[in-house]
Amino acid sequence: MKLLLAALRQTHKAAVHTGQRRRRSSRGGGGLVALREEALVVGSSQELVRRLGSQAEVRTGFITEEEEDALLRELEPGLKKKRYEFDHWDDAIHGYRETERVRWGSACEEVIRRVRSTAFPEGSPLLGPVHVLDLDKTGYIKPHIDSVKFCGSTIAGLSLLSDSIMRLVKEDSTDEWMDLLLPRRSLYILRDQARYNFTHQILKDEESVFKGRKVPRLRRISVICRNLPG
Ligand SMILES: O=C(O)CCC(=O)C(=O)O
Repeated sequence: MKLLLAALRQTHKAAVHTGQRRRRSSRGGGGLVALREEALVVGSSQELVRRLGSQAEVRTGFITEEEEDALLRELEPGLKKKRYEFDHWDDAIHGYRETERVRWGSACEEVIRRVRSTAFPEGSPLLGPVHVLDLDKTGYIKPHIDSVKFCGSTIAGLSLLSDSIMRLVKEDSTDEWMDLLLPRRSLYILRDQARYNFTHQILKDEESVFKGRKVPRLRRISVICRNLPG
């Protein structure tokens, strides 16, 4: 199982350095798009945010508190048996434990069904196991692009327990970036160019700032559905 989960990610180390250095100088002139009542996506230009807006989507309050509790009740016992992994310097993720789940209790099954019917085109072949990633408060996800061998055009993830920021950086033009604010209990969906041409990462607590406002990164569990390559 570890191999399959690791295979879903391909790290792109170059983007870590150039992307972050250039972003600092370009931030401030960024564009933003109003999604529902609050702007949850900002980027290096309004044009980019407008162009990629539908491919990097955040839906606030996608699950209720009761549904979050149901997911946690189902996931915590298995996760607690594992240790957080910190010591692999080359991993795409620091401070995490993870698992996959195929079968769910009825409340959770209904949530997963809703995620899938919202995020994926009808008839799209789906990756059966749902990926569950538990990030410690000090954990973070480095920039990477999910493997095109194992994962199709769409990645959809629920965020439990904590708000966080997902940063997308264009792989071959690191001046182009977007930050997505992922509130607790929201769903994000990355599609097409946002999935294939941009690295994605979850920022560590020290860097977790959105539109000048600190977004405390606590322990965070994500529940991620993917489709199969077409
Ligand atoms: O935790 C998340 O929502 C993103 C996970 C991720 O980047 C991955 O598993 O490739």
